[in-house]
Amino acid sequence: MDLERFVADMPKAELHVHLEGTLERDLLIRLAERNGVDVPLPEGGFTDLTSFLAQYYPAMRALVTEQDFFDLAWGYLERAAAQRVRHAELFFDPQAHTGRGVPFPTVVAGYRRAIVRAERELGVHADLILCFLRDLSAEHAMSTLMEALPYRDWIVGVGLDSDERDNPPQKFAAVFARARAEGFLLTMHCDIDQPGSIENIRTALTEIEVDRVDHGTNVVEAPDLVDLLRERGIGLTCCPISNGFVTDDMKATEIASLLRSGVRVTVASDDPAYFGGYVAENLVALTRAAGLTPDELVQLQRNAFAVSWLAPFRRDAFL
Ligand code: ES4
Ligand code: ZN
Repeated sequence: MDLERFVADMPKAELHVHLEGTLERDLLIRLAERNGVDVPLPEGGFTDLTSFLAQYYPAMRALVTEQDFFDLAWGYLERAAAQRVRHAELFFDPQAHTGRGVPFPTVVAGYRRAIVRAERELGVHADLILCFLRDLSAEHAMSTLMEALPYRDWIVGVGLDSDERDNPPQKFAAVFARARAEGFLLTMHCDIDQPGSIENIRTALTEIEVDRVDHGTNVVEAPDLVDLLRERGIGLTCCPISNGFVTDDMKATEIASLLRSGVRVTVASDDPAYFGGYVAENLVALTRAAGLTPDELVQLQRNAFAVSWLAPFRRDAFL
């Protein structure tokens, strides 16, 4: 079997990609020049989450105008279309922009314009997921949620990202409860090998009652939580190439084991401009490392559509 060809041909859903993590170097340089801002170029060489985030946030200073946010999302959606992605759920970090004086409406309007155009011109459907930065306060997250309410038709759910250390899920319990009451679906990062990882996954599932978990691969260490994921049909959005940078291990064995035990595992790209692989490259890397069969590769995509937040009439067309 020609693995690359098989992966290229599969219709895909991508459920874990940070729009700010799709900022490729050439666009970064172009936007920095266009806006006359001095932006440090990412140098790579990340060995953990902290060293990655230290290059990730400063690069965002290149993003200033509505057109910049459009260009960023459009570039991603073009690359997604080229990889036969039919549906993408796009994380964005408004607080990384509002904290620098870029208004929330500027960010969301640029991203939304790209999504509307991509559906018409590229045949890619996409939705936005607003991520709160967990190293900022719960109050800041709550006020960001309030800013998002006028845009709720454009934002399907909320998530939680950035540095997990000392920022457990319960810090945001009230924010997530309010988001749920306002009609948003819920997910959160439970990053790989973070301190308190299992307890954070337990809290996310039993107290926050998230609809999905991002990464969450450490759950293999807690069989009762694996059972809970399976019973509830909760999806895990796993990002093997990203794992390789953040922990030096793609966690291919763990991802394959969860998939084979019937958890709705999906594969996605996280921050492809930084980690050097979009969804197809992630699927190929995982398949090589874990020895997945063609049927298992198809199951990963079935899972992605099944646990996506597409409206049922759209979702069921892919299943
Ligand atoms: C992230 Cl890999 C990772 N972990 C936590 N937060 C993030 N935001 C963007 N990429
Ligand atoms: Zn992520």
